[in-house]
Amino acid sequence: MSLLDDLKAIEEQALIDLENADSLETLEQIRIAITGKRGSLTAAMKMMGRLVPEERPVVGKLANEVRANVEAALATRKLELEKAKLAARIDAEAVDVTLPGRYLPQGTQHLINQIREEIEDIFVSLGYTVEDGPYVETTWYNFTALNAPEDHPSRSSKDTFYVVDNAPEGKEGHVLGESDVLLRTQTSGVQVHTMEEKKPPIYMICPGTVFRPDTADANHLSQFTQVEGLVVDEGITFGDLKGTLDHFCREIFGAERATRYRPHFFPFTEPSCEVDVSCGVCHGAGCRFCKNTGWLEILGCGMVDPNVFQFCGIDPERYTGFAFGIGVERVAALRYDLPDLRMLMTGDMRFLRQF
Ligand code: 2NM
Repeated sequence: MSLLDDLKAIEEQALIDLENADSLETLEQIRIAITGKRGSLTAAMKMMGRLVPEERPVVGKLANEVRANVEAALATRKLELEKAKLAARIDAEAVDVTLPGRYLPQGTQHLINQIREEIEDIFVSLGYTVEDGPYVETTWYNFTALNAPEDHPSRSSKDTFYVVDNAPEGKEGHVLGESDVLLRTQTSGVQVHTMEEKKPPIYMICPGTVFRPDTADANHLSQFTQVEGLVVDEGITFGDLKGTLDHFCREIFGAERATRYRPHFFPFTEPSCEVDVSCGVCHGAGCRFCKNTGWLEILGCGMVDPNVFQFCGIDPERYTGFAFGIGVERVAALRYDLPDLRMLMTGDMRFLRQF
């Protein structure tokens, strides 16, 4: 009756092994070793074929009991190990909701865009529209329609970035000055587009980035921000220009500041002026901040030259107007006494967060 003993021994060993199994992987190995194709219990049951017929019912009954017990034990142990595994995972992946949150660095609106929006608000309050246009322009929109003569120095590649060379065949590829396509050096091209597309009255500003091949230093950037303005209507006079820009200066720098209009020259306006605002440090007495002049230059302006109206399809006999250009970086530098315009381009949050 050694097969009966074998079966009992197999069961006994199986129950011990299952009890000791400490992972689902080990459990699976044990299952294969007992009930797999070459498992000990499988082998023992194959031996039953060799028994004499009268022994078979007894051994068969025991074999079935052993198999049922082993399978039940396997299932129980499997459930226990699965539970333990899940518990371990929940433990490992637990979130401690009492920990402090992660720090997300917060940005601020850039100083230049703050001032740009402030300028927009001032003119929108006066009924102006805010217009947008392309950074890449043709010489017509950037120079010709603005009454800049063909030999004006601002057209040279020393003062303008030409981005596409469309020189005549055989001369392409190097003579930048012969290109007709450029990065705008001022936003006035937007005003030319607007005058071509809309009938007066026009009350508009065009803020945006402009480009000039200047080497960056404390007072120059090769890319900066301008807000230009244009009014075209019947009966517009220099008095309208002055009233408008005086209002603008008081809004931006404070009601106590005085203005001064100095004659100047621009190709697109006649007469033209540069506008100064009284120094906010010494109030006109003269100090280091205003280089002892009592005044700070803040914008250029003038009455639109009739030639510009002609180029843009507006009747200069019927309409007059004024225009102006404001450098946003310069407004920022004057208002906050910035020592170096390049600080505006660094993205250094220690600097930018102050505003
Ligand atoms: C300035 C100064 C003076 C100006 C002129 C025009 C236009 F389109 F009417 F001809 N747009 N902008 C202008 C006039 C710009 O910037 C310093």
